[in-house]
Amino acid sequence: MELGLEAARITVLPGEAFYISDFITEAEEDWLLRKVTSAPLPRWTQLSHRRLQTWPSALTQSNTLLASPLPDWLQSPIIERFSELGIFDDAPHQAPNHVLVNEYQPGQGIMPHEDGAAYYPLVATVSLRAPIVFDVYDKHVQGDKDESGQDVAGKPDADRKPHYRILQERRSLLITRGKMYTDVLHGIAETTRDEDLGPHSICNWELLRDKETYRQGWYERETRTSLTYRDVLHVAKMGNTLKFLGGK
Ligand SMILES: O=C(O)CCC(=O)C(=O)O
Repeated sequence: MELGLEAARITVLPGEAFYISDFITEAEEDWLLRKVTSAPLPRWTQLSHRRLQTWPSALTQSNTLLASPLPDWLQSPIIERFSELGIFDDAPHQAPNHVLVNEYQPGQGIMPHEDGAAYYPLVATVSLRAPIVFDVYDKHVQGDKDESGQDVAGKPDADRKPHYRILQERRSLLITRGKMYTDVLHGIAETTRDEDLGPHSICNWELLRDKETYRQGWYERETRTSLTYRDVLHVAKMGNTLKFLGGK
């Protein structure tokens, strides 16, 4: 992955993050959005601040994926391009096996969180339809101590300020891996307008496709869809699944 991606590295971030502003074409974006929106309604899980599709299926309670291929439209062209760049070469299955499709209306977002141990520490996110600012937070809040005076991980809260902000344009790819997966929290503010944009605050500013659009320092949120690709570590094959469900 290193050679092809080096020019896309977001160098100010503490861990590894890469941003490719024109990862898919406009025609591919249209086609992907048609696939997302034509999925049957039961495919969507309505959450309080966004809605979500989970492909090929939700993980079991023990964070296991029941083996099943991703649909073709989530594989080609995106996973082919990941292979060309070697993005998942070091992951246990050498390719993503799980995709979350998130849709955010203006005013919606996702609280600071981490993605946890079910996945190999690598996320590749393709953004569709509209830009959004992705916030990165320290896990520790300054001043959080336990009784012995040691720093402890702080609880995320709504007033917390992001340490870094990444602007994701439509049709872009954001890759976060390693310490950017394990050592920080990420989230998306619940706002109708992303503000204070510029080289001073957006850590991938130099990698943007269209800086001019954001030069005024703000934009109004529109509906934005993301495809987040991951490798689930534990996969149960069908035979094992039947045993797991009590079959012989
Ligand atoms: O929609 C996004 O870009 C981020 C989603 C996210 O934070 C997650 O799936 O953990």
